[in-house]
Amino acid sequence: MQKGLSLTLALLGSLAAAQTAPSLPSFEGQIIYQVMPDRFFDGNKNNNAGVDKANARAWHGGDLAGLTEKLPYIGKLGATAIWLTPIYAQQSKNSFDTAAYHGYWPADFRAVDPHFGTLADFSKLTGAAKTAGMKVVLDQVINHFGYEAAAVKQHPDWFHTQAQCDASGNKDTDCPLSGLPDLNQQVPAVRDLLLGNADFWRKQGVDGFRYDAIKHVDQAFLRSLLQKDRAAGTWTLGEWYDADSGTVADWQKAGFDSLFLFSLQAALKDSIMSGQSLTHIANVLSRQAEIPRQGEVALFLDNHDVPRFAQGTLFEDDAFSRTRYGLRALMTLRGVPVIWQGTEIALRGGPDPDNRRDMRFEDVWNANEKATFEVASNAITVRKASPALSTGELHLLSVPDALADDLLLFTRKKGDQTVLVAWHNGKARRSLSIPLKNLGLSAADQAVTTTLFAGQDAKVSVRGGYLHLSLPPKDASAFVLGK
Ligand SMILES: [Ca+2]
Ligand SMILES: [Ca+2]
Repeated sequence: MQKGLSLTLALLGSLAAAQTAPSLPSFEGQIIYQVMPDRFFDGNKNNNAGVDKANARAWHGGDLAGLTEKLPYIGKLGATAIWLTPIYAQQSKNSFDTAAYHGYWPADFRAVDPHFGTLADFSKLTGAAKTAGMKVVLDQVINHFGYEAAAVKQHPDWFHTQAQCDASGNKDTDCPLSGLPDLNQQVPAVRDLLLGNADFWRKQGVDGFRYDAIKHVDQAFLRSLLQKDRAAGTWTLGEWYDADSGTVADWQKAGFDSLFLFSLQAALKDSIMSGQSLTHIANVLSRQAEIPRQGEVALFLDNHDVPRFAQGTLFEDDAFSRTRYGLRALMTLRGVPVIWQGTEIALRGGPDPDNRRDMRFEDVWNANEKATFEVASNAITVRKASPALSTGELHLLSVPDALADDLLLFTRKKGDQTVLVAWHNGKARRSLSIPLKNLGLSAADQAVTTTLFAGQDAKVSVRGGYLHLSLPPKDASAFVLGK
């Protein structure tokens, strides 16, 4: 009896502990590859109704079968998760001379668009991803239906009216986004529909949801949605266009595991691709302490809604070399890197739809594309092999003002591993010696140590109270520091 009682008490104790410290869904240590299925790979010619590859606003034939076929390619790059833009059944008509190939004009949230395949194809994809050890993140639209969706006429009471929009104190949430029929999440049927959609897709075996346009969604509804996701162990990634560290912090506190840090993406483009000062990056990183779960924050060079990273320079050779710099830099940061299909080969393209050109695979790559992929896969390998780069804390070092435009230094630290990261924006190779005390770095003397990245000529040493650096132009490098 005594034994039974103590066992019960022990059980109650561990239950209480579990309740006070719930383990939150986490993607820390993952690397996500973003796919827009229509523009990725065509694995089934039988579902190509209306396909016109010469028209950037038409369907191009990519599908779930094609994505499943190309999972080994994504595995070769080193990504550990995929995020698919929406695959729901879409409005069949065009709007603004554009087909719903992108997936953001849903007509039925619980069916797969025939262009993408079937629910059985989705099940094959999640099964193959699981076998390959990859997680699956699915895009979820919770703000609107497509312009031409039948629901708009069938259920007018589900949508905000013009009068509601006009009278609203929060036009962001209660007025249409790009004129799209705007769901009123305070209507019980809408709430049930959207909460049910999450359950439906969860049952199909997804590990996470990327929620579209959260700035435009009723906040009370979002909180209840997030509560359900968290209880089910589903990782949540919110898209608040232009989010800075403060917005990411606010929404992590409200229940999102992650948001995209758009302010960092803008800084990466300005500093690395367009050659502006690295202080843009330092300014964003200096706010990291505001963010409760820094390791979950989604980091990216570009996505399907902004011009391609490689588009930020006029010159094609710079586009390749600076994309390699950007990919290495991205893999040194704290958070969850997200690579948009084609960025690993420096695909170019201006605003939508030019930023959604068809993916190019190995059989058609030129030498520059091949070299860029190799840098990307090596940088990912280096990150995954290093506990400090994968999940370690980030400490920004105080670079002297005179150097701050061209030099960014920080450490990543996990357990007993410390990695020193150096980004160098100068146009020529540079050797520097900086007093450790000015940097706020304590490090033991160490002999010349070479970079972790393959094919890169970068070195550091520590001697006489100085950090000595020898850095190639326009590149990011990483070094294991001795104890
Ligand atoms: Ca197809
Ligand atoms: Ca809305």
